[in-house]
Amino acid sequence: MKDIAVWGFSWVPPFAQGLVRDLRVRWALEEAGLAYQSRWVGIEERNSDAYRRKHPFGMVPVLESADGALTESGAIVCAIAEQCEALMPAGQRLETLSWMFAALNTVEPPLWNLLVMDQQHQGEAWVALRRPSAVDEVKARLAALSECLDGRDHLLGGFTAADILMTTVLRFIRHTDLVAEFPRLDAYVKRCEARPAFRSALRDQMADYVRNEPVAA
Ligand SMILES: N[C@@H](CCC(=O)N[C@@H](CS)C(=O)NCC(=O)O)C(=O)O
Repeated sequence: MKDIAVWGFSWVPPFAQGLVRDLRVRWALEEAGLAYQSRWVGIEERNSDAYRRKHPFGMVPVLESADGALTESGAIVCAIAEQCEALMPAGQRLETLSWMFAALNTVEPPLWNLLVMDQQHQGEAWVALRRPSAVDEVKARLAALSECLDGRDHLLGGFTAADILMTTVLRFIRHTDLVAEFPRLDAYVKRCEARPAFRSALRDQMADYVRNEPVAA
């Protein structure tokens, strides 16, 4: 992979900073030692014809490289992992993929649902009715995940691409204490977030938001 550019939003409100899914891609690139450039689309420009030609749904991330363009954070992280033995060990390829899908398809939906409810619909009457069962759904996933991590530092033993996706998914509920209720999971997230590649990816994403901060009217 050469001449890599990663598209993210030029700026997002503070509650979303550090959660936007280009973070996963930046982190995987950092782990793989692949240099990249940041590219930005404004939230209001995401549905323009020009940007829709890059992403069919007007979303981020998009990764562009000499090999072409890719969308979907899971597919992008997978493509990067295929260039880096540590992120997708040859003998554990299918197991890694299976945990990557678990992060995105099994764990992310209930956590994302709670994030949207709490950050975008806060105070709306329906939230008071729906939230308790949404929290139960999250806790059920967290409890099962915590059991899977019993005796392991990472999902497959060593750190892989699956941990990049799972950690970024668990961050979606950082505004709650739910992960902290599961000490093994809490330690797992902290262990993954302590990696230098994560710190660099987060620092660079945040630096872009500072650079692109809208000027107050
Ligand atoms: N399944 C997609 C989801 C991408 C996604 O939801 N991106 C958010 C930012 S984290 C976005 O672009 N939202 C804008 C919108 O929903 O219009 C992926 O994993 O890449």
